Amino acid sequence: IHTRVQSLLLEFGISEEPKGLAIGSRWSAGQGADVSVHSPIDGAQLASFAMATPEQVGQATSAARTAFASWRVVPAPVRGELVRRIGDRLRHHKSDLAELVSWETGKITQESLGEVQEMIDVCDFAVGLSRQLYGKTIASERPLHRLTEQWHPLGPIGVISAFNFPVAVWAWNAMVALVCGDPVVWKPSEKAALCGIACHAIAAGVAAEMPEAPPGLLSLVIGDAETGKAIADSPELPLVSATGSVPMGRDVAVRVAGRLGRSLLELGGNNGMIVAPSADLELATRSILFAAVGTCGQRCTSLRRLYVHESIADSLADQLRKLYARLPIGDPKSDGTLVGPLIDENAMVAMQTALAAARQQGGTVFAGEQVTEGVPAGGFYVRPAIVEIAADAAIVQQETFAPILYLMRYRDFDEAIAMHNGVPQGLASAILTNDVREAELFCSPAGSDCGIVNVNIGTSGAEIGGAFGGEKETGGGRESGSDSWKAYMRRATNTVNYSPELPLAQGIRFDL
Ligand code: UN1
Repeated sequence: IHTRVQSLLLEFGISEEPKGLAIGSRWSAGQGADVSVHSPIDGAQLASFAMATPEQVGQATSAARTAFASWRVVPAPVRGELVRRIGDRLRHHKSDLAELVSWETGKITQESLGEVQEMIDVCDFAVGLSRQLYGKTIASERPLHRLTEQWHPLGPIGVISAFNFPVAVWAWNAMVALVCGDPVVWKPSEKAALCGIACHAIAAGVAAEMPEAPPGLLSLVIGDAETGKAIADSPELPLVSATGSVPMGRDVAVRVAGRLGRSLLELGGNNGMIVAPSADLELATRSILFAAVGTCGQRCTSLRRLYVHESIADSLADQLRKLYARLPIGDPKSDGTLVGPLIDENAMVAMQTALAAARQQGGTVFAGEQVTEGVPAGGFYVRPAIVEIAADAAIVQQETFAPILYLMRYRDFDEAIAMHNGVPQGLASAILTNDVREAELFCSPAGSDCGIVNVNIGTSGAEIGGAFGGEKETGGGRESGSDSWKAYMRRATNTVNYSPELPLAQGIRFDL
């Protein structure tokens, strides 16, 4: 195990070698194949250990089932107290956990700190929520009857998360699930296994100090696709929340639907932005830059498609090329770096393959090459690419998890909206305009078809208070803020008759 990572893990209370399975504070060695975690910064091996098997997933889900029986009757505000303490502990560990995120994902320090802040924010949100799991009172059609809705805990939740947001996405799900009365079984990406181990150690450590929290409340299983399938197939998990690629999500959806469970899916984005002639160009270039090259283009909310009005396209493209040419690329832990490495060699190959396809489809590619000078050896660094291409090129339909920005031109606003919506995915969208009619139309039912619709900001970097998710192949799930909590609970409709009569609904008479 890498020495710096080892000392970080020690900060979170992990003194032994990383292990593949944890049920609460009880860690066990995985019984599956070895996983070897490498830092994308320089390719150094961070740790190597055995993953959990599908059978071990079964141990976690049955412990979660047992935990559910007691956790569901702990008052929600007391459940909130657990989350409040987890939030406190995360505040204490913010910089260490962010450093681990950078080691394991290659994120720049600012973005890693932001990701941990997102966890803290969702803890605060969930604590408030723990006193606001409101149900409705409904007007009954019958005299002296009370019709109400109650929200009850649903059961153990399976969470499958991706490498690119290895800590925040778990927190969105787990902190909300905990206040809703649900235990959580988490399978992080095996590429970010150590972030999973760190978060689990922090949260399970807090839970162990609270007598109301049963031992099987939080579990961690480190594994690959087989482990993910075991989670999707488990009848103990009424809800599986999965973040990742469209093929992964489709497989999870089919498996969960096959057992009539619920899935909450957060899949590919392929997000677009329209830049109208009235846009503030300074604001536009800054928002494009953060959205397109932040996290080295590896957010599900990353900006990938830019539709620019033809009257400003040349000057905007020119401006962007100038900015791209001087992007500080390199070690994500160094001050001033804005673009860290891609996650691995496969990501680099996927990027180069997409750029080759774009060229073949008539695109003009600016930059996008591998960078080897002035960056740590052993990592896969690239200069983000801008591709001027026709809007109907096939490659534009596809999300490549790398910093490629397709730049397209439009003449007519309705045409821009149609092109913007003309892809299979529907996560995040944006318009840069000072024309109130365009802005409102983009936000209207006839506008963007995405789950996230922004005006005069980029596509990425959502706050946790809103419901996060998207339409079409993005999978339709909503996580984090607003009323996303309802997905983690079951609704009971209660009718109480406090009269001595038995009037039937719909006026039916049924007298003997
Ligand atoms: C993701 O990439 O899976 O809106 C999540 C954002 C972040 C979350 C991204 N708050 O970009």
